[in-house]
Amino acid sequence: MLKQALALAALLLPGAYANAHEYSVGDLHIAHPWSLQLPPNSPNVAAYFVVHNNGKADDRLLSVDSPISDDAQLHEHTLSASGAMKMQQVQSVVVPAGKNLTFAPSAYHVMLMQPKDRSLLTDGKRFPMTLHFEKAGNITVDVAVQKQAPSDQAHEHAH
Ligand SMILES: [Cu+2]
Repeated sequence: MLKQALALAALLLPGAYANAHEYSVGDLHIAHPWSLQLPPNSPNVAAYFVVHNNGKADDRLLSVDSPISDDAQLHEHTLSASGAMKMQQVQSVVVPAGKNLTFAPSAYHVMLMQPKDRSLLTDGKRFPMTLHFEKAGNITVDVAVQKQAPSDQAHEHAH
């Protein structure tokens, strides 16, 4: 609860966290939640972040939600039999003990279906998103909308 209150306080101080914003809940550390500016003809928006598990046990991201969408899904990219990349919904994602779970383009991502307020999905804006972890509990983060991927994630195409 205290950590959630602190995270909320961080949301109220936008200037202090202008570039890198990060959050902690239980053993988990969440770095720089971000989203690409939504093209006008795109029906859905994807959100990305990195979760580091400082604990000795695996945790699990169970679900996400956001006031900007009634349907926020966890997605993964997979290679189809024909060799094309496709994405599909997954029920949950493990956060391995001592390791990073990376949500990035061409990898795991949060898909926010049919966003209600598209004006929030432009460069420089932010919107809240709540992550629900099996062990660490819930944390609300601020997703920074930007025109380009952060430079440290532009090459993370591990799949
Ligand atoms: Cu997707």
